[in-house]
Amino acid sequence: MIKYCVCLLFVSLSESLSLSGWIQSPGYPQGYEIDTNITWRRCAPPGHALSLTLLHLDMEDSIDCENDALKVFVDSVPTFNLCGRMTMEHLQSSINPSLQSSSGGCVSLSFQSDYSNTERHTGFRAFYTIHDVDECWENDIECSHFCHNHMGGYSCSCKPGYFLDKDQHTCRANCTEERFGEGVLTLPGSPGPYFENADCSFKLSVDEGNQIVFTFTGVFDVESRNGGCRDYVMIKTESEDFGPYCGNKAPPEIITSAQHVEVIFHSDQNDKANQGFTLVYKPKLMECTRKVTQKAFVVPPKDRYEVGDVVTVQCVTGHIWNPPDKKIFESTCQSDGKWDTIHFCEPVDCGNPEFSKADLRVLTEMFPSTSFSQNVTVKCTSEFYQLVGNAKFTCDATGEWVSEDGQTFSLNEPQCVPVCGVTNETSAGGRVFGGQKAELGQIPWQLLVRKPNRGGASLINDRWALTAAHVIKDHQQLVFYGGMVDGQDTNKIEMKTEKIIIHPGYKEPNFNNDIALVKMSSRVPLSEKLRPVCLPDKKTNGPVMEGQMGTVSGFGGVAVGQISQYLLYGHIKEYSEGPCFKTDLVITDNMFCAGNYEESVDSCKGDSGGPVVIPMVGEGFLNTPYRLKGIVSWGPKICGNKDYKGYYTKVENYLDWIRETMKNN
Ligand SMILES: *[C@@H]1O[C@H](CO)[C@@H](O)[C@H](O)[C@H]1NC(C)=O
Ligand SMILES: *[C@@H]1O[C@H](CO)[C@@H](O)[C@H](O)[C@H]1NC(C)=O
Ligand SMILES: *[C@@H]1O[C@H](CO)[C@@H](O)[C@H](O)[C@H]1NC(C)=O
Ligand SMILES: *[C@@H]1O[C@H](CO)[C@@H](O)[C@H](O)[C@H]1NC(C)=O
Ligand SMILES: [Ca+2]
Ligand SMILES: [Ca+2]
Ligand SMILES: [Ca+2]
Repeated sequence: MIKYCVCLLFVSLSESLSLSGWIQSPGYPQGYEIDTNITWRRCAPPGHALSLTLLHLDMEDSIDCENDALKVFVDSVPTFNLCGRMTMEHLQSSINPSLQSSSGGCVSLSFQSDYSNTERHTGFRAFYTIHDVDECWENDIECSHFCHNHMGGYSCSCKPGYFLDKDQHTCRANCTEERFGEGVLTLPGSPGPYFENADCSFKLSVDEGNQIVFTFTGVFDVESRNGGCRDYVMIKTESEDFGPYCGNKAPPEIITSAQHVEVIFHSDQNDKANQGFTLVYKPKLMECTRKVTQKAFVVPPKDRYEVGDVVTVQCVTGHIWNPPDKKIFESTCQSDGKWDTIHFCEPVDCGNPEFSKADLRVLTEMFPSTSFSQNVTVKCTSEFYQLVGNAKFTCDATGEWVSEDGQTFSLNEPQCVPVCGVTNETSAGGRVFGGQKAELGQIPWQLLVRKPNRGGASLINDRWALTAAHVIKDHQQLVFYGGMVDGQDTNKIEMKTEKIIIHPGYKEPNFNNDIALVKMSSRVPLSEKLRPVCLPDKKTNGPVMEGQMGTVSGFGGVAVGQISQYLLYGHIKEYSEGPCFKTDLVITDNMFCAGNYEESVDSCKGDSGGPVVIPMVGEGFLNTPYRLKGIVSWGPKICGNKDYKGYYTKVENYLDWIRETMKNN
């Protein structure tokens, strides 16, 4: 057993060591046997190649060498399938040039013969040699500088001044040095173009109390392309970087304010024969720069300060240092070129502006920046509201959100108020007279109360409605309906009252001060079909309806003893004399009389509390919103009698009372 193993080892060793040899078919040159199948395989060690030369070929010929064949594999690739006779010249010119393995590769021969031979064939004979691969010529070996071939391998080497990198191919320049005091720096390769693939680090130091000052003298030529640095020089101190510099313009004198400095030079592998530079370095008495800290200015202002100088540092507007939220500090220039006291000036932060209550106001910005000089914008979430007050606020230096006109957010929050007096009519309709049915959204402020007395009211914002005192007197809580023109509309909006406030001067039986305010228990959901009417701007000193026709509306009676399912409206005008002259009650200045006997329009029982607006419904525009001028109050016992007149509460007489009451409730 031991013997066998030793024997095997010997065979494989001797095989790998033999650098040349013969291969031939069995029985050569007498003739080969039938039914033969023999394979030879010869390999080259790493760094070597194997060449095979066929000297002789005489085998049975057949189509595609089906019968007998010599198959040749180079690096395991089937390369030839040979049979028949070939001359030495043919073998040399067509076959042998292809029979060379790669470095460390193999060539295999497989000789096969079938069951018969019609005549005697001598077979084949071949010779192989193993030889070194000249990598420097044959392969794509990239030694930066020099390539050396040797048996079984190769190596790279570099020009003087360079060293071979760990990759064993790249030559890099060796220029890492530490120096003290003054001197001159030049680049490897100087005089003349600097070396490629250089990474230099010159570490320079001077005595304590001194700093290093640099001057570039003579030629400055560092490779750049399209404004960017291909190669560069850079000067680094603990606190500051100068450069990178490249191109053909020498940087100006550099005062580093540092005792220890590193000069870095880098060149890429692209050698453009650039000349480099000469850098003179010298010690100078230490100074401090005016850059004490970011976002601050220094008093007195100078370019540099001597050791021992004291400055006052003040954060720029809108910046402070923490703690304790101060703006100013003193600092002294030390012998190491550093300031003894340094604080960081950070921008003032105003924080998110907080609304005093949650309502329809939001910030336009989803994630607002809240630091100094940043802006926020307030908007209303609903189109049925408008913002009153300043929308835009800027974070100011004191940490407050301030509007352009100087109002602080905390004291002057903008408000979202309902847009009043607007309907969704797109164009002015024609004049319609007498008991017309209203369209949904045409008189969106109209409210209806059913119990205990049927009556009307007008929405004046998203919480309050105005009605007549006599409609709701003596009741604690009522339900109003709105957002409908059909009393049986299942989509109508129901509003419960929270407060009912009758005007303190209300007097029966002549209906003086027939006005009341109603506060709903929650915010009314405004929409196209339910939105408020505007109050008059101020008291007029003439006719209440300003000489215009207006519109009265309600779900009141259409004939004696009948009430309407639908919201009806008609156009009326103010009478100063004529039909209003005759009356059974005492007329006061808090009432006005109006009607339309030409067109038979009148208000009636059940309309009480409802609105009279100008201009006429169908004639309003965005810039002339509908204003509430009157509240249906009282009329002759039989409405629609031949006079067609009624008495209305003058809303404009109560503007202060309305404002005060809403404010205090
Ligand atoms: C010859 O032998 C090899 C392996 O030893 C085999 O793959 C091949 O099929 C054989 N050829 C014939 C013709 O028997
Ligand atoms: C660079 O040169 C210095 C001396 O000139 C030598 O000590 C150092 O080993 C060299 N570095 C390399 C990487 O060859
Ligand atoms: C804030 O708004 C003002 C104008 O009101 C503008 O000049 C300024 O650039 C804005 N600030 C920011 C950070 O957008
Ligand atoms: C007005 O609003 C009502 C209710 O939303 C809608 O049915 C109607 O079509 C609107 N009319 C116009 C002219 O937009
Ligand atoms: Ca044969
Ligand atoms: Ca070699
Ligand atoms: Ca270069």
